[in-house]
Amino acid sequence: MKSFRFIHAADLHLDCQLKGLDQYEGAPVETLRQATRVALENLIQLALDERVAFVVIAGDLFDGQWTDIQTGIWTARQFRRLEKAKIAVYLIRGNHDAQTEVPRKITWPSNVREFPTDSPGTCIDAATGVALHGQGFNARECPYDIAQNYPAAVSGCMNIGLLHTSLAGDARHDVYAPTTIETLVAKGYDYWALGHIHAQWTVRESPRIAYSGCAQARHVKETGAKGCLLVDIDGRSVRSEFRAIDVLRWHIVQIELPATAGRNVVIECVREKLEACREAAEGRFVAVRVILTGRCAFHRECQTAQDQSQVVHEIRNVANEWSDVWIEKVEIETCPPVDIEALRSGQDLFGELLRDFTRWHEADSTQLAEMARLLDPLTQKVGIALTKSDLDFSDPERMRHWLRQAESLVLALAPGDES
Ligand SMILES: [Mn+2]
Repeated sequence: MKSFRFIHAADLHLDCQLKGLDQYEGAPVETLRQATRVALENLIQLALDERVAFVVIAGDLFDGQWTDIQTGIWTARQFRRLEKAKIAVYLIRGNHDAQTEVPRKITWPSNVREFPTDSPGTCIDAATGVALHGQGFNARECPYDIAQNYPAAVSGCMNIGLLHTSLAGDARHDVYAPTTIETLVAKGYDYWALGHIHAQWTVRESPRIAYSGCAQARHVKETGAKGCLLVDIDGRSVRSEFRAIDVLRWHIVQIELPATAGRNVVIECVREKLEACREAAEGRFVAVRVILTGRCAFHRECQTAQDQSQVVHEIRNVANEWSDVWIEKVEIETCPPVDIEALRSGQDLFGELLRDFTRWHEADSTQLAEMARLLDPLTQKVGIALTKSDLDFSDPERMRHWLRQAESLVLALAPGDES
């Protein structure tokens, strides 16, 4: 068996609509709007530069219904660049671009093979003799383990499976073609190209089961480098390497301020961190959320809404030193400089409450879910004035964030210790 390489990508979400961006001060709206397309252009260029045999796309090439037929025409034009270089494209539909979600059709160039959505299909790649198996999503929800019905490996050749899945394997809760690692391994394939989870994740080394992650992050929940996997096949051996193809990168910068920090120190710390983000992004645009924490003197300089907005503007002003850095948001979660250990060991209500916070901060997702359940009646009571998403206790990250804020509010009531 000869050696060759291919690209495994997924979740490009082409032309996804970024809602509410215009509300953000100084948002790089055009860069963000174009980002998913530029990531696909980068993918095509990588395929040409690395002379890959083919490209597999494991679902969610599109973000949903095309608002404009140009989305399809533009994508077909990109694939034609690969057609000229005799590079095949194998793709399946995911939940976002399921048959019913993207009913509009475009005739793909001759190098593109789309797998069926009603049953698994198999393609033998003409150039390499590789057998590729796949089934796309018919509708947005797919609560069945579709991998179960994939054919067994074709003997005497390399086998690759394409699957869009949440992999959780619990059909009661999961509507994204749940399956298990055991089911995948049992097929006897050499490589499983998975899509749906937006972070790159090698689920298993041998046989290789991997998520490429998304090609371009779309919001602050998708931090860090995004791209695809460049996979080298030599006989039966599989090696893969992550390649970034994103154009804009999201960062969350949390700065724990030292006790003596005042406003000048804050600005210096922010500048330093932004510099580091820029370096890590290697010339790409960076969108940053800054979170200020720590027990510090600065907390007292930053009490009123006016003080806070002043700090936010100073931070935005620092970011403007570079044309490729944008501050999405600044969260101020600092605490007053008190002797928190002394307060925490106090035999009063205050000490007791602080000890509770310590326990809650260490709580795992299950414990937080239990706490969320206890808070549920509260949601019902105040729910009239708020939308459900404002009070979503089911997200452990938001719970942790609120607990930190709550502790900070409690500490703000503590008698100050200016030493
Ligand atoms: Mn998906």
